Amino acid sequence: MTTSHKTRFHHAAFLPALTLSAFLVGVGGTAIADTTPSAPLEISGKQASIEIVDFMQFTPEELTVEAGTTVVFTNLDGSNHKITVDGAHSGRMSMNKQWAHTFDTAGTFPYACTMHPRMKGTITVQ
Ligand SMILES: [Cu+2]
Repeated sequence: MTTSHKTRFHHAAFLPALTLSAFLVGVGGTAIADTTPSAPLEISGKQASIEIVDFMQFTPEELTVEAGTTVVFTNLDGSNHKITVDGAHSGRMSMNKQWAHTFDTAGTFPYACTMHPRMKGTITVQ
């Protein structure tokens, strides 16, 4: 399996959201899910998307893209999820959050949610 990959978008775009989450957890000692949409991802080149919907369902589970495609994951589910694919990790994604990973090399890339073992799929890069 190849491990060669590159993430082109800027991780810095996520820092404000993380900071906000930390702030909300601090208020009154009660965790409040931050469900404000992610800032728009800066993506150049081909894009594809996978959404999490209907209580822990990746849609589509099987996705085929061309090399160089950035796959954007969007959590439209009420549950939090943590996606892992190609050695990259999304961190915890609450509702309406997005995370993207660019696949530069052909191959078969299983992906999964580390919080929910039955959530998994495969991205095929041609
Ligand atoms: Cu999950």
